[in-house]
Amino acid sequence: MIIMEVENNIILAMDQMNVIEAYDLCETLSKYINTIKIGYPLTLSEGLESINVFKENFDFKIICDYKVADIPETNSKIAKLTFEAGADSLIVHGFVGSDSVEACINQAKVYDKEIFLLTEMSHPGAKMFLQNVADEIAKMGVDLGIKNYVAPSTRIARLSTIRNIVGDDSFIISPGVGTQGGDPKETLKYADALIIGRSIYESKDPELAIKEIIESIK
Ligand code: 3DU
Repeated sequence: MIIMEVENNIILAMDQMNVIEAYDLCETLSKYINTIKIGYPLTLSEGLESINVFKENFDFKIICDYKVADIPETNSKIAKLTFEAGADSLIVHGFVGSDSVEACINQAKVYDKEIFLLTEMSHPGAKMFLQNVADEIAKMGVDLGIKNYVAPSTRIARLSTIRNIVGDDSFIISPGVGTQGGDPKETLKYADALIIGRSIYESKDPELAIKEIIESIK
């Protein structure tokens, strides 16, 4: 699996629900970033084809955050469609078990793409169920040979534990910085890149917002 080079260690989470707005933001920020994350808000509003708008016009790496969590056969179809639409990588839930995750790994191999394994989520509700099994999910990822992970910036101790499990040669991307309360610099002690959405795209001046974050992590 290829480890990504994420410019400025920032992955822009594009959760707008309008492709023109998302496009305009990318024009403003393209000199600071080379990787964006597209999830359900944009895809369900504008269609799977909208991935290509960003691929072709900006040459960004695209991570599709579809948190894939189904039976292997369905996971396989979701992964195939996502990679065919132009995604470079796909975020997959781990709690569904190794067969479901392997179905996505197999499709990634067919298209020479990557998957990210989601271990623990960053929101408060993740403590109810997911946190209890997150270490096991990360260990399963290691057993499956996965090198790319998602882990929370809102709970640094948990992020650190997950880093210990997956090892220094794995690539961790971490959501929850800014609006959800995570600190960019602290997070980068354990993660390789930050996933940041609202604190950039909801800012009155997104360019200033990203410049300040970049300054703060130097
Ligand atoms: O909170 P923000 O607006 O910076 O966005 C964070 C993004 O990362 C958003 O797309 C959300 O769906 C995603 N995400 C998490 O926030 C937490 C996770 O555990 C996994 C993904």
